[in-house]
Amino acid sequence: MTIKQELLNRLNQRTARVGVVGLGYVGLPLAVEFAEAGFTVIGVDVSAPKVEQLNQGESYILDVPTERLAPLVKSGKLSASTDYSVLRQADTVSICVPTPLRKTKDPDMSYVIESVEAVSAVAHEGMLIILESTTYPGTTEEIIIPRLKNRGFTLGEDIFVAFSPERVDPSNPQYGVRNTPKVVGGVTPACTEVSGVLYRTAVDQVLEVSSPTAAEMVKLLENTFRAVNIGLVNEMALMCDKLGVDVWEVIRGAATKPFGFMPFYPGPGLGGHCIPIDPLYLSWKLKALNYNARFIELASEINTSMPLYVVNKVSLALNDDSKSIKGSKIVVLGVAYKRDVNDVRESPALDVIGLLQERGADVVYHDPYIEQVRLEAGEIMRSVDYSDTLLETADCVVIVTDHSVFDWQHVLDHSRLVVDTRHATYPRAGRARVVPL
Ligand code: SAJ
Repeated sequence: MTIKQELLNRLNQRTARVGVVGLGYVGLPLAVEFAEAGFTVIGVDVSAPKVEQLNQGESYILDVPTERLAPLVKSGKLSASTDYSVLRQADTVSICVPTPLRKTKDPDMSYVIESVEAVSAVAHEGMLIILESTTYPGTTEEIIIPRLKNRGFTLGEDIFVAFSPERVDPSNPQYGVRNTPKVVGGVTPACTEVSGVLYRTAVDQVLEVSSPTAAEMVKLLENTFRAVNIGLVNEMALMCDKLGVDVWEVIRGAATKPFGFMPFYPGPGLGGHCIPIDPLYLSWKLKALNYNARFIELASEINTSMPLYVVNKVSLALNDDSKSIKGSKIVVLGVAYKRDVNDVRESPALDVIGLLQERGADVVYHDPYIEQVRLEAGEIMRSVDYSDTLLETADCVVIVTDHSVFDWQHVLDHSRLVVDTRHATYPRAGRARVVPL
């Protein structure tokens, strides 16, 4: 029996031991899904507190309730360690570690390299290694394969390697691991086959593509599509402003087209740890190939200019009240990077607050999901309590994140001036003068 067949048998009989490296918002849901599919799952994370909490059956990820995690830990189906050597007994390893940007906007591959080196060191004959982290095309070929070849393995015969982009959308009530289709691309057809069999145990729909590079590009197309379309609609907002046209009305109109159109909405900028970052992994790689990814660069330029555009809107709005930003009391409502999440990574709100402060404004924020933020300049700012007085004493209220919990009528009835960057107060009217983005 070939090594591949032995692995396939273990996968089909659920006797394979499944490893997951990186137990965050991607790795933990994946580990739980594999454990519920019947595998014994071994998790590895560098965070001892996370490992300890998981081994006590306590979840630290909103999308994985403790009631779901605890029985798997209790039954021994799922356990975790900070020590990579536990993966010596794993038949498969899915690597789900962060791929952020450095301050220089270049990819920070340190987490991927560190985990791949650790996994390669404990890799054994018959192991399947899959990288899930969003990264530039060529990563699997350039970072994983050489390290395994150096250990004498033959890809597709005694070791199997694939890329399969993670598609976890935190706090998405509709889509989770099992019902979000998964793309897998193996280094050889045998690698694609075994990774497809593994993922079909945890995901209803698996699409096999011809290479890890194709699979890496699938993810980048998905998120570049969003970044570029958000950049387009932000530029539409700038153009509509020049034309004296309500961009939100224009989008409402365009969205009636039942085919060939997908609405995106203008906003104060592009936040989150995916959309602003993933396309820059692609443009970075293409620069090395002497190609300038113009759409990505232009979208990034427009999206990163939105915070300043918002601050200029505030300045003009205060000016109409014969006030300057300097010395004005400004309340920012919502600092999370998007509605109803408790994450401020890359949030444009931080840029808006910094720019207002640079112009001498007295800025406070209220966000029920975000207790405190660290601003670019290093200052720690805490969310102030929401109250009638907070609004009534503000020279301007700026809606940056339109959390569903906000009572927009109350905001309109107690504010004098509102700059609404999310069209959140539409179509209500109240005491406040509302300036749309
Ligand atoms: N944004 C706009 N206008 C829009 C849509 C988004 O300004 O029309 C802003 C948001 O306010 C936010 C940023 O863009 O600051 C990113 O928003 P997002 O809706 O893309 O949310 P993310 O960053 O959580 O993206 C994730 C991605 N999921 C994965 O990568 C697995 C993305 O592919 C999903 O499409 C997205 O969630 C989603 O649809 O929720």
